[in-house]
Amino acid sequence: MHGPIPHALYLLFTPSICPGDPWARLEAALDGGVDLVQWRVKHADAEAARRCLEICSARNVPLIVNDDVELAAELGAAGAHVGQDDLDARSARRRLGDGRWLGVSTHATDQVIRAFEDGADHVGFGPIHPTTTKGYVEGQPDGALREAIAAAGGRPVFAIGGIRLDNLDRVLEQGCTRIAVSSAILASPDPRRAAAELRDALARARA
Ligand code: 3NM
Repeated sequence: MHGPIPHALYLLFTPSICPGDPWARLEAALDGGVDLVQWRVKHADAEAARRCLEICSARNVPLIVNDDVELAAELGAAGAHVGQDDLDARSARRRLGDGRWLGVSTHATDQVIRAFEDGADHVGFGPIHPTTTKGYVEGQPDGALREAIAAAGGRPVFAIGGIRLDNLDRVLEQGCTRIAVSSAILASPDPRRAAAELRDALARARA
């Protein structure tokens, strides 16, 4: 089994939202201090996924594959991630085995509880803010993230959805120092710096 999930700045690597060369943006984000990467593409592309894994592995950063549990196992990735409309978490855990991480997207406290019961070892909870990356027009109400963290009982919860440096306080205020972000890093003029600033802000909040 992989060890505990890093406590962490999690990059959702969504090549389609990258201005310019996505691979250069991924490398810059890794240089800036991302701790964990998710391969998040709409269409299966095993060759590109392998390239992503190579880039992450060269920097000792674990990779989690979105949606495609079989691809995660085939690549030897650190884990897989499923949403509420994808393969259910219990089946995903069965197919993935116990040796890899399983993350589940959640949007309500009861989904957090069920995800852990079904074999998740971490969850994303959101959207904290509206975000065009996934077409959410409304964020979670105040306090929802805090409640989700309480329901998780110490297991890892990543706040997700429209999080940037200038609105990070809403996450920190609710007792969360794990975030998953895509556009704040990938669509930034300087992805390396954006990652480093988020990482430093999380580290300060944990200190
Ligand atoms: N899942 P950005 S929000 C992939 O709420 C995803 O479950 C969400 O990208 C959820 O940081 C989201 O650009 C988009 O908003 C995250």
